[in-house]
Amino acid sequence: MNRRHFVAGLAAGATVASLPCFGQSVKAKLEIGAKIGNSIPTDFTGLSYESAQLANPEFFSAGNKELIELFRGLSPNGNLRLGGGSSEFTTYSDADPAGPPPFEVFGPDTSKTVKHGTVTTALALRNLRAFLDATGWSCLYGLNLGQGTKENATAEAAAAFRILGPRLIAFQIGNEPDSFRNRYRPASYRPEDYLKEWNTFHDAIVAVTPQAKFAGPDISNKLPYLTAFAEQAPAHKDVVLLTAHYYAMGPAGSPDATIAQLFDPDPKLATMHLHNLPVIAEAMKTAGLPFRISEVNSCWDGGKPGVSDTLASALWCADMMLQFAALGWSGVNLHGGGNGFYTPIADASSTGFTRRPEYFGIQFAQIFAGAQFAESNLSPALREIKTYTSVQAGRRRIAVINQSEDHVRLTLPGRVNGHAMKLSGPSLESTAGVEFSGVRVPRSQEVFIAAHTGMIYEI
Ligand code: BDP
Repeated sequence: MNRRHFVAGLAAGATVASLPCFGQSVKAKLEIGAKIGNSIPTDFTGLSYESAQLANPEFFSAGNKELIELFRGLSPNGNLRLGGGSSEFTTYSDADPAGPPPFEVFGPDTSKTVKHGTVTTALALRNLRAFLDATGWSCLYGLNLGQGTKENATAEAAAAFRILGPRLIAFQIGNEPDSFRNRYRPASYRPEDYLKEWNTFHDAIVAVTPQAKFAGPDISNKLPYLTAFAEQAPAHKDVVLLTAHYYAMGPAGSPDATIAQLFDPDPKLATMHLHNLPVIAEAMKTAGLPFRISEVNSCWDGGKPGVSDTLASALWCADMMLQFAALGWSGVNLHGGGNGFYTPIADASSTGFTRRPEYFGIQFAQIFAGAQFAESNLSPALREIKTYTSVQAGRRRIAVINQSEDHVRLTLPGRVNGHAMKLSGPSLESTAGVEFSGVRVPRSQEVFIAAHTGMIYEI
């Protein structure tokens, strides 16, 4: 894998060259080392939707054939996370819905669209189970800690556990509890207060559903909450996964939230500072658990038009997924829903379902599911050219994500086999016409990667 390259790139002031002027082509060489890195779990790919989506029981249902196909087009066994800001406004009821959902039938664009509390019903859970069975996907299920009661969470967990069966990986108690301060809790709220509440909910849930499993802490960005959660995890055999969120930049209204920023995130704008990687590695070690980015996207506050819905977001997404997989993290859940700017699958009453550019970025990274990274070195190191190498069943795959405006002529350590996969679009800002498809390429050792294009080769 190119972990060395990645980590070197993260280090402040790393000496990586910038590409020369616009439209030129630059030459580079890629070498594959002997070191084998982390493997990418087969369920690495995931999506994340607002809990409020369940207020429309027809959305995640066996009848929504188009959505089932779109999920299957991403992964034969991905992970669907339900949660987000709206999860702190939901309640559960065993009764069937009393009326239509409080938003248009396709679902909320962002958590901020959900102005009123929504109700999740047993019918929504039964439909969700059928949807998960049809897609082959599993589920991470968020419960309302911010504004909910432990009695309601216990009833919801019991129903979800019974109905979702083996499709349910774990419950998460609370969405971004590290942001509860001054919102649902006083300014004095600390990780220890959260753990106390978490334990109260946890104990009430397992008293009724003793086989329930848990993931957490599903934080926004404050790593002390992750550390505290990881430290108490060994005492709970039913905690199976550590989780946190990542947004490359935000808020969407900031003039600094640009494509250039997305490709080279300023740690001050990203919700999680990637130079805090050792804290995450330490938490994984302490807890002895895998770590998943249970909610991720380009720009928080609903995404940025002209950035989050363009080819740029696809190139960012492909690179982000492979970066996180190379670090040994167990998966990512791209957040979306409705017709929001950053959603990979858009759904509007006027157009029906459409695949947004990011959808193709996910497909790009998904090619590597189940593979193992191999060490690779790009010389010269170029900040805007991301490379990843994997080995699987004797085959070596090379991903090159060219985020620069220059073409690249790259010499590989072997001849390519005549086929490649290509992620491209009319222009970096294009919101339509983005594709991920197979192409024929010359069987040579030197390959050509056009500006703003991702390629996957096999040698
Ligand atoms: C996160 C919430 C999610 C929001 C997202 C955003 O969990 O529900 O939609 O922010 O701001 O904090 O886009």
